[in-house]
Amino acid sequence: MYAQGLINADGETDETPAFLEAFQARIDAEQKIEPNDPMPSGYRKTLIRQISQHAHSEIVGMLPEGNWITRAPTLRRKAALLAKVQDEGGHGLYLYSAAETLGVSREEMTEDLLAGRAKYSSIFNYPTPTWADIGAIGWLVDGAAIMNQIPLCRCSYGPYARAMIRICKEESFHQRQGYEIMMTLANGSAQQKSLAQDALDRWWWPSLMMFGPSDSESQHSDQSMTWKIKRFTNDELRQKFVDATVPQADFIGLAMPDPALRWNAEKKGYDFGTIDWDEFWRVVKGGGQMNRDRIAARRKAWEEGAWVREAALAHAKKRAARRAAEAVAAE
Ligand code: FAQ
Repeated sequence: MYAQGLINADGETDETPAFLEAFQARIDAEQKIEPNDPMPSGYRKTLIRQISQHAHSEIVGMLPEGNWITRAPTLRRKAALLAKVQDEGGHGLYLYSAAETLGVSREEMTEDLLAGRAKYSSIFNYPTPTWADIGAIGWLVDGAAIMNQIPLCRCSYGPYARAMIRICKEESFHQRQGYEIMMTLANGSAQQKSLAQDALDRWWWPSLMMFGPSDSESQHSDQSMTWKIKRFTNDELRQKFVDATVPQADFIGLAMPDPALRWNAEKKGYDFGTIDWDEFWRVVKGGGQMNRDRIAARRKAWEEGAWVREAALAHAKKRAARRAAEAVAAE
């Protein structure tokens, strides 16, 4: 794996070995890198890619659950779901702000998403036909997100690491609300239990795919680990998630949809079946059931919100001009 970003397309780098070594020494000493610090262009590029894709995932991730806000079965469930979806909007905003500190604008990031140049998590391209899907998303999708994101609180880039601290606290509430929905359904009528089982059957494998390709196929992991952007590999985090989640399914009496799943006493973890990587790449490349709808919804919101952005900008300019005039008058 070559050092992505450190080497230009012509195989050269204009960053001196001394600069790269000094930067790596700061990383190895666990010093946080802040927005105005010198950094290799590859480090900046990797962070913009990852943080912007993370932000897009939070915003697109509001759509599958937003589908259920008006149909949540009780007022309590509706209030909790509304708060959760609102949190996701907030996470997107912290993350866009963190990416902006690296010199990219929100407009550019959104245009990249709409033009297909930037990705968002594969998981949000699956539909949510039943209420149990809301339980499964909280339990499994937020559960997987936390497993991946707790180590990001120690990411070498300060603004990303700090944003992740608050995000993780909120994600842990999300995970519990999802698990509690699943627990209620699993302890309910036979029909409710079968809704919960069906949702687990449909969300389990896509949740494992959220961690990204296996380590042997992951393009960015080696360099991101060296730069301490990532602290664990995709497969390491996937294994931790399986080990944490299987006992939770057992506890509420649901069966994991994986006949190969079994405890391996030697490795002190579960062995599990083979992930359908063809499905993963098909969904990542736009061929999932909901890809078109998700991007269409984002495009509509972006276009219909243009006047709000223009009005806010005009208002900010007017206020700045008024303040400047007042400052001159006060001199
Ligand atoms: N979906 O070389 P790697 C959430 C791409 S937030 C789509 O291993 P890396 C909260 C990857 O971008 C969920 N694409 O890449 C919530 C790369 O393509 P690129 C999002 C994927 O970056 C819950 C290529 O494959 N979380 O759920 C996926 O080292 C409930 C090669 O992969 C984050 O974004 C995928 N699953 O590792 C909201 C966390 N996996 O960019 C609402 C931050 C990989 O070269 C409801 N991100 N790809 O075109 C990360 O930790 C990393 O970026 C990984 C991927 C682990 C996702």
